[in-house]
Amino acid sequence: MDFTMTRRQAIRAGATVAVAGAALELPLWLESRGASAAQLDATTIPQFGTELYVLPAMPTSSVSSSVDAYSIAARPFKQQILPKGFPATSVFGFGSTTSSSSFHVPSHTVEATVNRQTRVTWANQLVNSAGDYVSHLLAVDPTLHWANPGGGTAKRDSVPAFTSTPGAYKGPVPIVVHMHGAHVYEDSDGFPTAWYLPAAKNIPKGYAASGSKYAGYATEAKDRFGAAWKAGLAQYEYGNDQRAAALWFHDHTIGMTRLNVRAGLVGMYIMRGGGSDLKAGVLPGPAPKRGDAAGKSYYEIPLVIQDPSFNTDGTQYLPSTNTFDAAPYIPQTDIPPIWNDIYYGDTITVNGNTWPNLNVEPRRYRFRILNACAVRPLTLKVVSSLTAATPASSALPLYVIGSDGGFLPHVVELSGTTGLPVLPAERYDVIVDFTGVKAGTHLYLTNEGSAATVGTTGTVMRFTVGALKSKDTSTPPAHLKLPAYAAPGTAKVSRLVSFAEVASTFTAGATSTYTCGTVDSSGNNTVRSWSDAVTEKPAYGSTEIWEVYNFSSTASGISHVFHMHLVQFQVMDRRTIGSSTASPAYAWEAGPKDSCDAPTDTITRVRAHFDRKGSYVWHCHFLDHEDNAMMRPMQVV
Ligand SMILES: [Cu+2]
Repeated sequence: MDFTMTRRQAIRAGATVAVAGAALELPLWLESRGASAAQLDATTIPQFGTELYVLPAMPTSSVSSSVDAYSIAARPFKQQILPKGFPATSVFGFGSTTSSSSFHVPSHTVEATVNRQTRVTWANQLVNSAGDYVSHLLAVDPTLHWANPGGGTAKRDSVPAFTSTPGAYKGPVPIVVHMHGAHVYEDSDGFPTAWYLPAAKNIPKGYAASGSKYAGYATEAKDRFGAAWKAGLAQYEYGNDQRAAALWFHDHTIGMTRLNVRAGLVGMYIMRGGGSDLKAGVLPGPAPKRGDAAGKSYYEIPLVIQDPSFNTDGTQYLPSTNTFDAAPYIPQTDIPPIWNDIYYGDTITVNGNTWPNLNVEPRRYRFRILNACAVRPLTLKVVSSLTAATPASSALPLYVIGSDGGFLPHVVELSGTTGLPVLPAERYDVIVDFTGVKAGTHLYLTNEGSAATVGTTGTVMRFTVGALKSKDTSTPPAHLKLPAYAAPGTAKVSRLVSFAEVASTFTAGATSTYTCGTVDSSGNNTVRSWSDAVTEKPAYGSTEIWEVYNFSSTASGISHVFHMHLVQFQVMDRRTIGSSTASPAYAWEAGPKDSCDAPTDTITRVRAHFDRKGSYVWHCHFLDHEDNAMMRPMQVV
C-alpha cells in the first residue's frame, strides 16, 4: 500500500520485525485517528481485573446417529466487554436459539467431529423485541460494491449510483456466515452475495430480502441435503471430511464484512478425531464440552483476539467518516466517504473482554489462538515484564503444534526474542508450559505486531500462576509426535494473481479501491473487479500453484493476507518481485493453511488441491480491504 504522510496525515514508521529469517515490514500507525470527544481513552481502562471467559461449547438443537444439528442466530444484545463499572457494549453476536444464555461475543465454540456431519441453521435475528429490524451499530458506507438491499433485486450486490455524497445506510442488516477453512459445497460456503436480511416485520417495500446467490443455493441445498431455507435463515452442511483443526466462522456479507465482524459475528469451530488428531490425553486438556457443569478446570482454551475501540458510553467506536481522505467525495471524486483504508482499534479483547487475566496452574496449557481482528497483525509472546524494551525476551517458549488447517508435521519452538506472528484470520495451536513457575508469578501475553502500542494494544492478557490442582499427564512438547501432513501433490498449473491498490483518478494520492488481479508471464498486472468475469477456474481434481503478487511498494506498503475458500493450501516460499531467490515458508507455516502473509513487493507461492466443484472466493483477509474490492470469485470447474 502506498500510504504516505502527506496524503494520510498519518504517523508512520518503518518497523521491521525479524522473524526467523523472514522480515515482515509493516508500517506503524497512529491509532485512534479521527478520535471523537466521546471516545474512551484506552489508557484509562484498567487491565487484568476480568478473569478470561472460557468460551463454552455451543449447545446443539438435536443430535442423531449421523448429524449434530445446531440452530444458531445472530442477535443484537449488550455485553460487558469493558471492565465492571464501565457501561456495557451493544453488539451483534451468535448464540443457540435453544439457550438464551449462550449468546456471546465471540460466539460459544462449535465442537465438531471429523467425518461426522454438522448441520447449522444460521438465522438472521437482528431485530428488536417488536420484531422490527435494527440498524447497524457501525456506519455502513453505501457507496462501495456492497449488498445494497435497498436497491431491490435489480440493484443488490452492486456499486449504487449516487449524485451526491450519501449518509450511512440505516436499513436492515444482511448477514451470511462463512465457515473459514471448511471443505464444503458451495451452498454452504457463505458466499458474499448469498446474504439474507432478518425476517423483520418492517422490511421496507422494494428491498431485496436476500443476495443474488441466495435463491440458487437454497435450491442446491434442498436438492443436496433436503434443506428447507426460508426468510431470514439458511441451513448449511459441514461434512468435516478434513483434518482435525480449529476453523472459525464469521460474517462475509459483500462490502460489510468489516462491520459485521467488528460488531461481533465471529466464533470458533473445533474439529476433533480421526487419523489426523492425537489420542485423548496426549495434549493438555480437557477443552469445554457440551453440557459441562460449571466450575470445571480447562487446560485447552481458545483465545479469540480482537481490537475494538470504545466510546465513553460503552458503544464501539469506529470512524463514521473517511479519516484518510478528506472530501470532496461524490460527485466530485471516486473516494468512499465513510469506509477507511484500515482502522486499528486501540484496545485488545480476548474472548470478549478487554485485557483479561487467566489464573493458571503450573502445568501445560493448549491455546487455540485466533486473530479475529479486522486488520491488526499480532506478534505474540509470553513475557515477564510489560515494560521491557521490544523485542522482549520470552519468559516461556511458545510451542506451535498446529496451523489453520491442522497439526504441523513437527513442533516449532519459538523462544528468545522471536514471537509468533498471527495475521487476521490465522489460527495457531500453541502449548505454553507453566510447569515449575512459582505460584504468584504474573506473566503476560504481549503483542509486538507492527501496529502495537506499548501499554495498550501491545498487551493481550495476563497469566497468574497459582497452585497445581491435579497432575499434568500430557506429553511434554519436546516428546510430541504429531500426525503426518501430506502436502498437496505436484502441480501442473501455475496461476499468477495479484493484490494492488488503485489510486483515485481525481484526488492525487488518495485510494479509490484495493483490488485483486491477474498477472501475465512477463509480470504485468491486470486489475479485475469483483464483478468482472471469473478468471480463476481451477479444474476439478487438479493441484495448482498460485503465485500471489503483492504490488505494494516496499517503502510504504504493508502485507496483505491471502485467503482462499474451500482449500487448505501449503505455503511454499516467498521471493521479492523480480528476484529469483526465494525464502522458504516460515517454520510455523509447515502445516495446512487457508490464510497467509502476502508481504509487500513479494510473490508468495502456495499449492492447493481443488476437489469440489463450485463458486468460491479468494481475497485479502484485511477486512477493510476485502470490503472495498480486494476479493475475486473463483470457480472450480
Ligand atoms: Cu489487504
